[in-house]
Amino acid sequence: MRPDIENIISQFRISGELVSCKECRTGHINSTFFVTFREGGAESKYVLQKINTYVFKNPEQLMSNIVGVTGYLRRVIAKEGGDPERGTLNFIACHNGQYFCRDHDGGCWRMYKYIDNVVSYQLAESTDLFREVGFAFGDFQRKLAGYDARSLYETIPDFHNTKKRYSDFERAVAGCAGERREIAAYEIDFVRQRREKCSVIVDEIAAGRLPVRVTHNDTKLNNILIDKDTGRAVCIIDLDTVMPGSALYDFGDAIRFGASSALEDEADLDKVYFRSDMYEAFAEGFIRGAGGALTRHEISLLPTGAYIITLETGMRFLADYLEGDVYFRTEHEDHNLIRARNQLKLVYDIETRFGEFVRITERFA
Ligand code: ADP
Ligand code: GN1
Ligand code: MG
Repeated sequence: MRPDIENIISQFRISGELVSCKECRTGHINSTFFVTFREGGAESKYVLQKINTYVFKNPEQLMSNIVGVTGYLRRVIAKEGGDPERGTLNFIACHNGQYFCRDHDGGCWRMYKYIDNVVSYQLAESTDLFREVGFAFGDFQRKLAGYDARSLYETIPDFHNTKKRYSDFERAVAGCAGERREIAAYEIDFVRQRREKCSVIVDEIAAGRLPVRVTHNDTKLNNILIDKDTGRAVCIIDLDTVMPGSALYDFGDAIRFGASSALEDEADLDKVYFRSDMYEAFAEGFIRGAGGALTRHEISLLPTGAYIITLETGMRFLADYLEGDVYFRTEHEDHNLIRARNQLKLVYDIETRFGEFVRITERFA
């Protein structure tokens, strides 16, 4: 346990005695700990997170977004007869009324209730599971349709502006003088050949042909908690990037991760391809979950969303590799390069089978 962890935890409005604090290492961005308290024989669990302030420059704005959105979701869930304690994250205030505190080094911490009897997956185990996940992410947008997107801060400006991501990528290539640039020469070229594709969604939004909605923007399968007993989606987590965005982003990011045949850091590219059955299950769930909110044009562009966000993520991993692994948490020297190759293999796969994904999507239009 970190020596100052008790001091950090003591700043939150929680009663009882601290029993344990265990680190969870699945996310690429924040540092997450599971914390247990005991009071009068009963245990209560919380999630303690150190906000990555390299990635999220303004924790005040970040937490203002999250507290606003979860408060709204709690009211919607209660109105629809659900359980707001499990259906969204419940944040704990500090003694000073704020929803995050600082440690001695200026690090930012927040805390929320742990949700029991759930599991989060790194790989979609069945089409039923992934259809359920699709429904939950579609439903998330439906529930937030009445939330004023203009009241949300952009916690990471231009997060899914793929055109801008391409410029960042070129800057990373230009700034990389070392051997990583030679090692990644094939992948750099692969991305460069797809430069024009990067503007498709951005241009559609700018032209007013795609609506801006409140979106999650980081819809990886491991950002949703699934009930261990029923297999039903319980709660969407990792709300740091909830911002105005496009439904195509949420669809695309979920597909690039969950419809892949392999983990995001699988190095054997023969094992990496898109599973049509998983794509179909997610598309069905997502479109139904959105409850008729998606426009015809959005639905027809869903396969493009999957394509662009996969390309964007490959580009981001590659840029981070070239910049010396400053953004994503890595476990070894080539981790970001392996992740980039994995995503670019998926890009190639979706290009060669694009018509198949269009046909599947149209079935649910
Ligand atoms: P990161 O931004 O680093 O991805 P997350 O907020 O996604 O961090 O949390 C990391 C992991 O912690 C999740 O994938 C999930 O397994 C677990 N987790 C987070 N919140 C809860 C919760 N309220 N209840 C149970 N497990 C949780
Ligand atoms: C990060 O926080 P996490 O691990 O859910 C990243 C996503 C990437 C993803 C790739 C804020 O997600 O955008 O798609 O890694 N989150 C942020 O695995 O950059
Ligand atoms: Mg996460």
